[in-house]
Amino acid sequence: MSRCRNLIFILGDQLSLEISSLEGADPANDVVLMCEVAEETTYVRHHRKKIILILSAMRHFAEELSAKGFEVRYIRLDDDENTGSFTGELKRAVGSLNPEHIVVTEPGEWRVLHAMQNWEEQMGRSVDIRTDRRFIASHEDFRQWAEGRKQMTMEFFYREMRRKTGLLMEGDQPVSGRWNYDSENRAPAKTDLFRPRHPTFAPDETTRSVMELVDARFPDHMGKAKGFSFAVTRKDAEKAADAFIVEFLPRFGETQDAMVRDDPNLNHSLISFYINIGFLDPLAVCQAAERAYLQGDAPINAVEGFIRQIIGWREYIRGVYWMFMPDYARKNFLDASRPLPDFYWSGKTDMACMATVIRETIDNAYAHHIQRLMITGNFALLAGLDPHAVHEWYLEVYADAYEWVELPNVIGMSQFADGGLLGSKPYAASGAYISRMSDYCENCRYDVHRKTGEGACPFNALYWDFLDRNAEKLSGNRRLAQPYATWRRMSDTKREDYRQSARLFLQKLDKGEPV
Ligand code: FAD
Ligand code: DLZ
Ligand code: SF4
Repeated sequence: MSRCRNLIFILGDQLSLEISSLEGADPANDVVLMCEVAEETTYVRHHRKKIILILSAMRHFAEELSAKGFEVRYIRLDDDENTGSFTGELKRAVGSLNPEHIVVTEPGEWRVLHAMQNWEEQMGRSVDIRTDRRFIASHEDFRQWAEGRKQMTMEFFYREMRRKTGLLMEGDQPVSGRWNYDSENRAPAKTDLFRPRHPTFAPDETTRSVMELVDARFPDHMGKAKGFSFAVTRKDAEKAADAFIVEFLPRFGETQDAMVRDDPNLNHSLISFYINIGFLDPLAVCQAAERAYLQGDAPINAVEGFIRQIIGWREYIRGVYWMFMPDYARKNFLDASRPLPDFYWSGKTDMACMATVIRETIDNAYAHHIQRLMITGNFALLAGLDPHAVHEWYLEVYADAYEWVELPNVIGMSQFADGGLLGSKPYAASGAYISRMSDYCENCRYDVHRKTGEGACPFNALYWDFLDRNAEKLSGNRRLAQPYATWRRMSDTKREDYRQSARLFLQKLDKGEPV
């Protein structure tokens, strides 16, 4: 049997020609393995548009590698011999190609890394698990930064990343004298008929055949193939990023925290799918944003805000994931245990904010940050939903969701299930916040101004009940001193009204009655 030198295994979220597993690769002697496997498509029931994005992007990337002269062993989901798992497919490839070595870039999930660490023994040859160099901070960089700190404040990590990349820096200081413009990015927004539309990409033949496959094979997964319009090639993803920089970045800051009915995208970039899958280099995107600022095409609050999300939050979240897994996934500081209500899958609820965000999620496999954090996440937190179930929901429904980025955002930032390791206080808010930052309440059966009783916005009573229920664990938090002081100043009758309203609502929820 002829023998290949290296078998290079590329996973579905490693679709970059610069991926470390391809460094030094030789098309004449090495073979690339890519496989669509049942285990990855079903370990949670991913949204159909997410599966289509990944499989179609994988098929297009395999073509790009073939055009570069690589032999690609590409296994399709419906191939007869498909064993359904990464390990099974690697074993089969090793059996037929008899490589000297196996080369792979470290995965984005602890679960997969754990499997990989057994491959050397299982495959009977060396397995070179290489560092994923698509990030600015290595695991070691993050650990060094985090160790010995009382509080792992993102802002200080972010400043290190600014210094390391030189983005928006003048020597050792931030351009224009300030590190952070968050306070200027908190305005509400209105429907803007003149807002440009985000680019969409018509499915080609490859994508259409994946759409058929996915609709037929995953009927019980969220969403539909119809309407799929993500970029599935690097070139198209770059077009999406370019369009963002020109059309949307200048107003990114001013609408960053806003939510508007019938405008699910506002001025967000819609590029997380492409960065996470490997089509876009995060640093290059930030450099393009910085150029827009330096050329006077976008204001500092927008550009700084955008760059912070990527070199700050995104890198920080990844650091937290790898530092605290596998225990992090089971954190439940507030002992929350309520199952997810059915409307998280159907969008059928009278709460207009929840219905809007969930329906948009079902249609698009996308919701922007504030929708994820302050609507679906906030409700889950206030209602005491089981954080692990909440985590699985987010991992299923968003096209950009991979555990390394989704889990800390859910367990830490959104559900405070890590007890404040990632954020200094829970992102809990009553209806007043939602009413201020969105136009959802105008269209709701509930009255956001009513605090308790029939027809009152459920977020109002749930908010106070959340603080009351968790007082033992949260009342000592300095950042919650003000709401707890307000709670204590209320009359006994008022407090009991809130408790009673929340109790009635949660009872309905538990019985599966419409809310
Ligand atoms: P923009 O608003 O345009 O932001 C620009 C980029 O910044 C994003 O593309 C993304 O790469 C990065 N970014 C912004 N915020 C974060 C953050 N908190 N963590 C990591 N990167 C960030 N992001 C994911 O990529 N995958 C997830 O599974 C995911 N799950 C989330 C779950 C919850 C509960 C919350 C609150 C946030 C989650 N995020 C996740 C972060 C953020 O909501 C998305 O990155 C963002 O909405 C993607 O849309 P966009 O590209 O239009 O982002
Ligand atoms: C998410 C996903 C899905 C749905 N399907 C595949 C697949 O068939 N083949 C593949 O290589 N990768 C897939 N992925 C992405 C993997 O789950 C991801 O690479 C690991 O979870 C590590 O982040
Ligand atoms: Fe949501 Fe309450 Fe506003 Fe209705 S009134 S949209 S439930 S915040």
